[in-house]
Amino acid sequence: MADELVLYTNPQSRGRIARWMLEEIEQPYRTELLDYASTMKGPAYLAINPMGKVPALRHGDAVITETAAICAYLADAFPQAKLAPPPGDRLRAPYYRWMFFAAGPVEAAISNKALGFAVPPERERMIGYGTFAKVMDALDAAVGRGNFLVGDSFSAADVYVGSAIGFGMMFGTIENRPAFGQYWQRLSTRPAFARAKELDDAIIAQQKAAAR
Ligand SMILES: N[C@@H](CCC(=O)N[C@@H](CS)C(=O)NCC(=O)O)C(=O)O
Repeated sequence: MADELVLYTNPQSRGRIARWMLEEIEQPYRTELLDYASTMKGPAYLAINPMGKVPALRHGDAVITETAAICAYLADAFPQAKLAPPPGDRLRAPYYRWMFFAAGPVEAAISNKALGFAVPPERERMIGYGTFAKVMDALDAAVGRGNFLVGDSFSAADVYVGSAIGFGMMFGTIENRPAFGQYWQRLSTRPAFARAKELDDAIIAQQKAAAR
């Protein structure tokens, strides 16, 4: 099938974000489950993502990795879902801004903090995210500005940035600030989020039952 959508994922991974995005666009897709210890590092999957990481998405013969890129790609490939401002629209500014902010500074700041690394003050200038505190404050202001990050409507930026916030709060890697909690409450009640969660949670339950 030339235009088949295939999600390569593990239910306990960032693939949950890509699945949420797929559920938002309401297009049929197939799921290929990968195991961390085996298939994710096997030659068949390394040919798709040489990083041996999930998620990856195949759309016909096009392959895309990096969760933020997958969300942005799907929003553009299926414009009828209205999950991105059209190219050239001024709303592309906040759309790109917060998507890239989350994939770069937020991701790096959260990972480094989780590993116990704090940027020495004299090196803040050369570190793209400056400090963890500055990143959290910028994110707080961004999500506290309105209901959504881009204009007045939900977009792929909310799927990606919201996931960083929601999963970050769940794993304790970011603070549970009021603005974060309110924003996540708005997003996590979306039917597409609930469908994606149900699908991934059911796979986890099946895997646990099979391992018993
Ligand atoms: N930059 C990638 C990160 C993907 C990533 O690190 N995925 C993890 C799971 S959340 C993974 O596949 N880890 C397996 C491994 O590295 O062996 C993205 O945004 O999609």
